[in-house]
Amino acid sequence: MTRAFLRPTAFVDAPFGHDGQVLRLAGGLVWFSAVELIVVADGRRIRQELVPVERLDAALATLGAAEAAARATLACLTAPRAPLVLGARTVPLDQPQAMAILNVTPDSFSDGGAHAGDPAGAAEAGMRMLEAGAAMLDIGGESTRPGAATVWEGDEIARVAPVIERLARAGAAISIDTRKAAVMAAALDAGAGLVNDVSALTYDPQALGLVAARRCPVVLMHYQGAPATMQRDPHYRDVLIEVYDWLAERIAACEAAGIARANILVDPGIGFGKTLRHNLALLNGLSLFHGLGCPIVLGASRKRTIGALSNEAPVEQRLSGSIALALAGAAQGVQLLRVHDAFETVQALRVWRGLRDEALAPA
Ligand code: YH5
Repeated sequence: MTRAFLRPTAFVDAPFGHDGQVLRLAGGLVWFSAVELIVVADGRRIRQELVPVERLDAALATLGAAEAAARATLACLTAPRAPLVLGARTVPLDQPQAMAILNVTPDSFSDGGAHAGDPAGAAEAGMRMLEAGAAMLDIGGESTRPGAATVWEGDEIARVAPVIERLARAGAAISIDTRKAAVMAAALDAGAGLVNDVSALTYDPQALGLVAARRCPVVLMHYQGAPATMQRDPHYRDVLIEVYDWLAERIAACEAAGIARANILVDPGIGFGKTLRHNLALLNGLSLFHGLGCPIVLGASRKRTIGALSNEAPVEQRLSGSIALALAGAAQGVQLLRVHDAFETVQALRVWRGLRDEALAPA
């Protein structure tokens, strides 16, 4: 079977004067003037060419049996993404937003477990990130670091629920970062409005039904392997295509379970069962994932990829690299950036946004 993949590229600032030559990416702030057309047969790329937007229709007409699906993918690339609804809060996705990480684990290796056992202090840290301009907080009580012990769900709930309750009372938009249905349920009851699951609802057999019943948005993140062993020897024939197909299957499983497509977000899962080269291929190819028709979430903040590219900088010295990757994501139309450093990332995104706005302002 041959399948066509469309990766938007050759981005331009504004559509003015380029009728028929540019398309707007997912209703956001970037326009693309070409598509990398990738044709895959039996898992191998058999054709790969850069097609200018004005010649796209003719190129799609050469695809035979793959044409109809490719046209549907093109429609997904340009369709505006609906705002996220988290309970009473709405997060527009026509511009990149920051999802600020709030870990309440005793052993987080990205932030040293600063808030374990101190719900008031954790909530205070969350409030500061919201004041900095984060659109939502992603609260997690389980470490998914390689080799980390699994946390009993009762302990995980005891860590996150008091923090969520405080922040929800203050009006925050809250995401719960967990793989366990019981934690999702308790967090949603405490005032969270979105589920962020690094297993894409595969870890807990109850999770799919729970998210469907609660009708909340969910982030489906790609991973390969189990957290304890995923970095041992990750393998892909074509990481970009395989992660895309895996996410498409998870979207289908969610829809079959009754989750509305408008409530699904996708994430390539930087660092989850990937080598440096895999992570870089995903980062360079991010715009491909718009073809899934869902908002894209990117979590690269403070990750090893940054250390690997900058002389093994330790985790506390990865801020600039984190911002570089957040902006690389924004430039490819990523809607949600999962970050530790809310103030610094929001400032970078605001400056990026100011440049985009000026390019769109009438002369
Ligand atoms: C993600 O990408 N990641 S937990 C290692 C680090 C720094 C940070 C020190 N949850 C994601 O943040 N959820 C995590 O090096 C996530 N996307 C989504 N949606 C890992 C993490 C980290 C790991």
